[in-house]
Amino acid sequence: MARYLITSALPYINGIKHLGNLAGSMLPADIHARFRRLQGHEVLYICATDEHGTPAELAAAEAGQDVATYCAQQYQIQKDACDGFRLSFDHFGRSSNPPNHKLTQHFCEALEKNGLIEERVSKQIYSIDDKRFLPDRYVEGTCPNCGFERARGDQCDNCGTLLDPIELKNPRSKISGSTNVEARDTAHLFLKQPLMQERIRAWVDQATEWPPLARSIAYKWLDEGLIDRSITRDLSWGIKVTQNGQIRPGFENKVFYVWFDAPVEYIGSTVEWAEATGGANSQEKWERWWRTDKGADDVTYVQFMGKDNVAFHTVSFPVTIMGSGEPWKLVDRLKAFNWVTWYGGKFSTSEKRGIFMDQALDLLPSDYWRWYLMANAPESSDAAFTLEQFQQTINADLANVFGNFVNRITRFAASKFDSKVPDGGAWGANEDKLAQEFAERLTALTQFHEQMEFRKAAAELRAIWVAGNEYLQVAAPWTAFKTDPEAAAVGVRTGLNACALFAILAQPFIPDAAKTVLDAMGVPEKNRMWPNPADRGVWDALPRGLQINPPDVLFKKIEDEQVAEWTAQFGGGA
Ligand code: B3M
Ligand code: ZN
Repeated sequence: MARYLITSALPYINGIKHLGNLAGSMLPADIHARFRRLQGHEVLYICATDEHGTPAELAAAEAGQDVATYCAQQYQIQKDACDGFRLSFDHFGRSSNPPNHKLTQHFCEALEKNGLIEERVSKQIYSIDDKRFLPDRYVEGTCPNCGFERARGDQCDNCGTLLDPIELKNPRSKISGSTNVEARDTAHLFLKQPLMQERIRAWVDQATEWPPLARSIAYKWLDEGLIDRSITRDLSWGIKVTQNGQIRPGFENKVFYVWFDAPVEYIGSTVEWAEATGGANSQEKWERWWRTDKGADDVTYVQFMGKDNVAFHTVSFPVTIMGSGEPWKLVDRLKAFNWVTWYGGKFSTSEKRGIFMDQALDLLPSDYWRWYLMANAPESSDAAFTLEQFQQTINADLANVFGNFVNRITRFAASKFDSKVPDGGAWGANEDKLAQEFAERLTALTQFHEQMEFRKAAAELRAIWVAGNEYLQVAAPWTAFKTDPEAAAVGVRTGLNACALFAILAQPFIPDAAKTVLDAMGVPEKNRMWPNPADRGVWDALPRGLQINPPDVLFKKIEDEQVAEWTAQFGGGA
């Protein structure tokens, strides 16, 4: 069995995430983690909150709290929402926890020893009205590359170019809107990325398992030429800059740039996990996932993220860990997503547009959202969330196809076969046809999961459920029951086995409903693993005579009135 390290981009601490954020990293990572576990692999799925940077400081100020209290509270809120969505992290850490401080400081010191860090006095935008240096994201101005007037200090959202705030034309403070700003001298540490340019390129050249989107973003950066990047900021909340273990002289009021420490938290969170679970062996425990000299050379590392995060993961973070000269594990496969939009526009808390993670769970159980978001994953382009399409998808796929199948067959078995898996009868042409189609589709479904093609995987699973309904239609045990009880017995037995199989395959997408069905069918935990398409034995897996309990209605249809109500509450097309 193989070993999979899976990480999803770390959600920022400032505010609960919306459904689009969920669909673009954490949810698909969870589905992949569940799938790999079902295949019997050893999986470690790691995430954390990303707690540093200006947004955290400002959000805390707005909430009237000190940053540490604010972050602790928000962490709990996000963690609860993630639990509610059944995100099966092995650990959900915090980038502000001690392991990340230690590791981030360690990386900087290692990079400095290797000649990759330079302390430099440079110009930075100072806002006279706000009385502070403005971190990148709080400077706005005109993009020097494309002329977009609302480019952020760190990146232009229009053309994607990464920027230094002093390159912006007509800079202004995003905090106050003031244009009373000027470039002033201040000392910062710079990471000399150009020195790593060729090593990174050679590494991207061999990364043939990355999807085209990720590789092209990395090459675009490399072709533009890597630049020296400042990795420190004038903030008080964050990771202190050290030299030989002491605060670095002149950096008393500075911390590391959030994008320098955030990816390091993938490792930091793994350390948190090891310390929480590993006792005396905790170091060994995390190192076997992250150090290629300590066993991580046989790990496949898979990262999930939105497309705007790709450059940081394919270039900046690799510069940090490769530049340390130490044998750290690098990403093997990377899955990037486009955006989920709210009716083609932006989700916005302030304008009450869109549904956020905590609100979603107040409306419906997590499986409904999980299914819709992944069946419509923003893979090849952006995907618009609309309540109308949500209603239609849930009613068609989950209520009518899967739910109805489970309901019909289990109730019929209960009323006519004493709630038992019937014995007797012989396998015929209808059963053969179903098993044949099932084997072919299961092969495809498995491949789509392995390739992390979520839309295609969901479509294939739906097709498997449809095949089950078609089988019941032709086998019609309810009709056969009066005339040919043996045929009815085969039909019900096959239907019940199909029911269990369909739920087993549904586990990564809709874990709660799948569990309800499998519990009702009395399928023991060890028999819930991912099946092999070549194994015909799966069609007789339920012991004959086994007692089953028909589950309650699995999925309630979404009514027009609910859509109308939610449209009023969260904003709709208009
Ligand atoms: N928090 C940005 C984002 O959520 C950032 C990801 C960090 S991954 C190390 O888009
Ligand atoms: Zn631009």
